[in-house]
Amino acid sequence: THKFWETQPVGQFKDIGDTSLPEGPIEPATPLSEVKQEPYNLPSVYEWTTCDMNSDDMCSEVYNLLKNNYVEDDENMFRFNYSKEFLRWALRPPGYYQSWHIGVRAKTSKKLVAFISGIPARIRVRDEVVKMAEINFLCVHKKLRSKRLAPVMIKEVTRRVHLENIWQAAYTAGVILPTPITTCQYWHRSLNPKKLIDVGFSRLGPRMTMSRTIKLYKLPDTPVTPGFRKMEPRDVPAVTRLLRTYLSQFGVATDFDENDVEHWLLPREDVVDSYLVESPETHDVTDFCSFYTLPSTILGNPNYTTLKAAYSYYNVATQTSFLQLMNDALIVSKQKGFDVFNALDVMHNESFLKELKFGPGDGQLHYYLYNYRLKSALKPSELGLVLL
Ligand code: NHW
Ligand code: EN5
Repeated sequence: THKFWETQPVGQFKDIGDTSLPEGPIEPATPLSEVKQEPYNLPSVYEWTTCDMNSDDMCSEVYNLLKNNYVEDDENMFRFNYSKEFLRWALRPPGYYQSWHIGVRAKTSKKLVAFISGIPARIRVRDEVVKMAEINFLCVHKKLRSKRLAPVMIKEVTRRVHLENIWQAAYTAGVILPTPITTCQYWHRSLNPKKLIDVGFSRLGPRMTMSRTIKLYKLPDTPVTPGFRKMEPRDVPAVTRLLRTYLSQFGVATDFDENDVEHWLLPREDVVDSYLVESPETHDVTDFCSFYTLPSTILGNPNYTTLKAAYSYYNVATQTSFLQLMNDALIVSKQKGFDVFNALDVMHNESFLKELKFGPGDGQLHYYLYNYRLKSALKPSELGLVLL
């Protein structure tokens, strides 16, 4: 049972398969004057704070909270370690609201003990583009867990989103909540198999030696596709057209305009990498691939502290085979020093995962919408949305 989630406008488990329920908003928007004007009450020893991610000090506080308390794998061997520059990028897209970067402090020490964030996004569901908030980085300090702080934080971010006249949200989680629009599988491609095995991220397969394993995952030193190069500012219009056309086929997808592409896809060192294929004959941009940098702290290993992971972001192939395009993405990520390349089985990713020697991980990622019902769940391959 879900004492909190049962009270929220989300698809409920009991309603799964009920085809009489309409697709669309679960509750209507209300006049802004009816939105609660004051913040929700926290237990009296805590206070709300708005986090100014432009401030180095604030950004460091959020960074440190997450570095020590954010998501771990099921065996607590690795913890996500989003960099400060990554957090700045993730939280300040076009049109962002500082009021959606919400912290909780202990009143006496002023220590930051919890965080939740939203950013604005346009997400298309079937034929409708809906203004939504993407909610991410919900985190409560390890020592303050199971005190029902998370529901208060979720209600407070909801209130602040409503104040901007936005009534829907999208979010992902590794845990099952009422109710996923789809459930995706994580896949992993070893780039540095020796280190991955040494730190317990992967295991030596049966009847495999270390040297056979290293040989299995070897990659060329340079990309093979003629015209493969880093994306530049002048490519924004062409990449936007390519992406919009590609994403139009998915049931739920991001609605990117040129401003979004400039923010989300222009390369930023150690944050996001984007490559494209420019036809040597016509100079058209025909193919595109991208990945973001999200290291994990390796917990309690004497020899290594950080796992360098690249995560597949948005990819479009029209002239190059998806296989060759993503193999080139693996080649450049290996050259950049990543240990592993991760991907979800969203969009057309299934078409390259097995052949490029990705293996399924032990983690899943569930996708959710707030205050928007779908008639039925999607397949991961019908989803055109990647959250960070
Ligand atoms: S998913 C990553 C979430 N963060 C972590 O896993 C970090 C490590 N864990 C923690 O910090 C990406 C705590 O365990 C957290 C829960 C804070 C997760 N999403 O305070 P209580 C995101 O950031 C429910 C939603 O006692 P706690 C997405 C749980 O089911 N709900 O637990 C965030 C229960 O409710 P129930 C979650 O362990 C999306 C209640 O919280 C959840 O001390 C947020 C228990 O609260 C999760 N990941 O703190 C929703 N994990 O009904 C946005 C647990 O079952 C919705 N719960 O009794 C949209 C809002 C905007 C709408 C705008 C119109
Ligand atoms: C998203 N914005 O469990 C926020 N990761 O598989 C919430 N497993 O790395 C996201 N347990 O399988 C939360 N190695 C959900 C993700 C939480 C983190 C998580 C999983 C995803 C993961 C690794 C390590 C497991 C360590 C023990 C894993 C196997 C790799 C192997 C490589 C060779 C081919 C077969 C697979």
